[in-house]
Amino acid sequence: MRLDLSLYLITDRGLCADHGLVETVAAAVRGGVTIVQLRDKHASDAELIDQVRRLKAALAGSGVPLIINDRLEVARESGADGLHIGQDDGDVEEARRVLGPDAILGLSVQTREQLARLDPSALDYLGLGPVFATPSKHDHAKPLGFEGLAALVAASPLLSVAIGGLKAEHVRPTRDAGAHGLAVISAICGQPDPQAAARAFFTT
Ligand code: TZP
Ligand code: MG
Repeated sequence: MRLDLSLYLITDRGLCADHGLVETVAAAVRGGVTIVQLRDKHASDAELIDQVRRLKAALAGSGVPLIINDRLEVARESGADGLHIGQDDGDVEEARRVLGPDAILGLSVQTREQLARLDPSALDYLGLGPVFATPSKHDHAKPLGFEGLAALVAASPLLSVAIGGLKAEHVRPTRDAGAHGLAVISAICGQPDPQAAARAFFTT
């Protein structure tokens, strides 16, 4: 599947509850979301695999890939299109070996030191952030701001998507910082109209 990081939706079980996970994602994709990550720290493997099945059915024909947060076994077994891992979520090379050459593989990076250490050869993209402090992730690292983001992007050997407190009004500064896209939870999940919320990223 084509990797387009322009608008990267990350799901949140609580925030997606109003419209339901699948309907939130489907609406967001109608609004222009280009890639989706299923993120649920507490769901069982079986629950996640069932969600992947339903999400893949909703995404069929859209060309929008579905990525799994953290859970290598779920990514492998579910037929998802890839995996996104954090700095403490295991080994990039191992994930590539398990998922094969066609899977989309992303890694979260918060600092220049992490960038300097990484081997980009097994990865497709980096998630850089947080740009701003956000209640959507309780243990997030120190916010970078757009200057910090620009410094990380400049040192990044891969495509990158910025994350953390980003809203439609931040498309311009994020692009100016050099990132290829914006990853968001709360700007779309939990919004009264997720389709319109996604569309706002292309029209604001
Ligand atoms: N990683 C860094 S910040 C964050 C994650 C998963 C949460 C982003 O959520 P929001 O609501 O778009 O700030
Ligand atoms: Mg993680």
